[in-house]
Amino acid sequence: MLSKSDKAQFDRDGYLMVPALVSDGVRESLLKEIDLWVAESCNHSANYGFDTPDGKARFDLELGHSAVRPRLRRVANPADISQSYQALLFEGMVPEVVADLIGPDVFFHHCKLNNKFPGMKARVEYHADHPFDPHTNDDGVTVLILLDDMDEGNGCLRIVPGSHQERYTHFCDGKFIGSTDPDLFDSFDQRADSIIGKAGDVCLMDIWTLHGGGPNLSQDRSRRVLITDYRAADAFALAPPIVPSRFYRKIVAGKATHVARLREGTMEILEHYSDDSFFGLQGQQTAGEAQSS
Ligand SMILES: O=C(O)CCC(=O)C(=O)O
Repeated sequence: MLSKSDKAQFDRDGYLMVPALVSDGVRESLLKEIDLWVAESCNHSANYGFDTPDGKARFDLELGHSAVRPRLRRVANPADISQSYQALLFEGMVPEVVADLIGPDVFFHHCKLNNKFPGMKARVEYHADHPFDPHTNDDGVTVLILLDDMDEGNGCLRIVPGSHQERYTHFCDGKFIGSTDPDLFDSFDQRADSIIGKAGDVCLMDIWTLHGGGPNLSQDRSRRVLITDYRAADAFALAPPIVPSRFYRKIVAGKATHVARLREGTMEILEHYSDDSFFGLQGQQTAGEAQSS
């Protein structure tokens, strides 16, 4: 599906936009499920849904969430509880474009839904994805599927082109902090591209590429993005998965192997954090928790 020049662009920039990869019909079926999850969240005042492989909450609520103003900011592994998400992520065009980049043999690692409501303050600090889930090699792609039109006004993703060739610690004082050093954020901001796109567009991103995203400052535009992590089948985890899915290591292209391919180098190995999602780890407050002053 991807052309030679698409692949060259991915290799150069560490990301690639593919327009209109997801049809309106499929997108609408995903959005319908989100609407149901948001409606359900109105019955809760703190994170909930502990039927996950690691017992952390699937549904993560931002501070200020209420029945009249629901703020369900993240759903961990929606594919674990929805056939529409499984159909999109396990077969068809999405695994195909990933296999073009890191195939032929690819497995599904995990997925998550980031939901930025109008006026929602949650931001995502600059980080790469591989440090969250280190493997024996780093052939991996994060796929970001735009479920709404996305631009700077509603908290679009910001990607630092070329940063997949660089390495930055995600540790401070020996502790995994889930982002690069905050002193570097301004310099990344100056280099970053705003990922502006239409609902149904897809951003393919190298797992070493630095990225983040601002708050949704709009009054009336949601910004929902489905994020999925895929790896080459010969990549084996150096730490347990950070957002474990019941479909972890499901082969979505080619075939499985028991032979690990190793990449020479060094790798920071995180200790798992207790927060339900990395929003908490990055210092974004969560509903139902004691507020720090
Ligand atoms: O939602 C965003 O703006 C960024 C998402 C992201 O980087 C993540 O959740 O890992």
